[in-house]
Amino acid sequence: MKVLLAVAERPERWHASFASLLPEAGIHRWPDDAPAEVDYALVWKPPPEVFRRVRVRRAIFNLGAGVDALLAVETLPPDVPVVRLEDAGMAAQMAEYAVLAVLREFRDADRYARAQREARWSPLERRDKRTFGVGILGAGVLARSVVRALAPFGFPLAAWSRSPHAVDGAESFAGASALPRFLARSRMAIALLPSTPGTRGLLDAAAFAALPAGAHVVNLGRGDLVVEADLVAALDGGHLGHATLDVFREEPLPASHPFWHHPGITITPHVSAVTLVAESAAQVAAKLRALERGLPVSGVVDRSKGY
Ligand code: NDP
Ligand code: OXD
Repeated sequence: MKVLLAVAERPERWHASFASLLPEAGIHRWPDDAPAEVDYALVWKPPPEVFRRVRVRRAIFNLGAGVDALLAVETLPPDVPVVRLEDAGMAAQMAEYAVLAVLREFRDADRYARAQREARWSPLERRDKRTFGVGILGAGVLARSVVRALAPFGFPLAAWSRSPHAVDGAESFAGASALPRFLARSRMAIALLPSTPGTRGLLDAAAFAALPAGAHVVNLGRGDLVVEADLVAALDGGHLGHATLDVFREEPLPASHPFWHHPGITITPHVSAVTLVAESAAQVAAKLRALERGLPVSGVVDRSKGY
């Protein structure tokens, strides 16, 4: 069995992991050792040249959860299944990040930090948890992990998705028509959506206006979910209280970008859930073996939906 590995980051670690998990396979590295034909390709943000030079017969594994970058590669063969990472150690990381963001807001951690810097003793009134709705945009693998992690704190939770789902511990909203009602009850809105034609620019002036006054927006999905100018206008106009952003339209976020110095924006560099090589390689190797045995696998991307 021939496998092509095309990754720009940590190629040695990926190679070593796959070589030990799939000793029966020949693992070939892009670009120097790329054969003309392989059974499987294991890729993350591959250049278009990969699929021009290498024909993939069985499946393409995306070494990440989001497939927007891969689906945008114009040479991606249309008839080869694309399989994405599901959780692979990212769900627990997303849960940690979301809990941190929610508790930081709910317990006024930033306001107390500012007060300390000014040597100001100023106790704030306790917020009412019953009116502190937390809404998660998305009800997929990562969003559900966030719901599970937040559930013990007692915030009113809701999840919004494309199709209706029962999400344990959260009120469920589905479809574009339910979005305004979902936003109206979300004092914190946490985006865990993929970037697709249906989600790009979703968080715009209308969405921000639909959130309650003082709301906090957290974007952990993809940068292009947010209309940047609308976000800044909603923060500057005082309707939005804060934004916590882990993902951006352009990454790395350019040093000259106004987000860096905006007092209402907290930034992290796309680290809310990092890809863990060992866990991810183990998941991919197990699915690859299942495909070799003719068994179905989960995480096959529906290209018509874009995720
Ligand atoms: P899933 O595919 O499991 O979940 C996607 C969710 O988005 C589903 O619930 C889906 O609805 C919903 N959705 C998609 N389109 C729409 C729409 N138009 N309207 C409403 N809901 C929609 O993905 P994951 O949970 O595994 O990952 C989510 C995203 O997180 C990834 O695509 C990636 O962009 C991002 N990510 C970010 C990372 C980071 O470090 N910041 C790390 C890893 C991933 P339905 O259930 O009805 O299909
Ligand atoms: C992913 C990511 O999609 O790292 O896995 O953002």
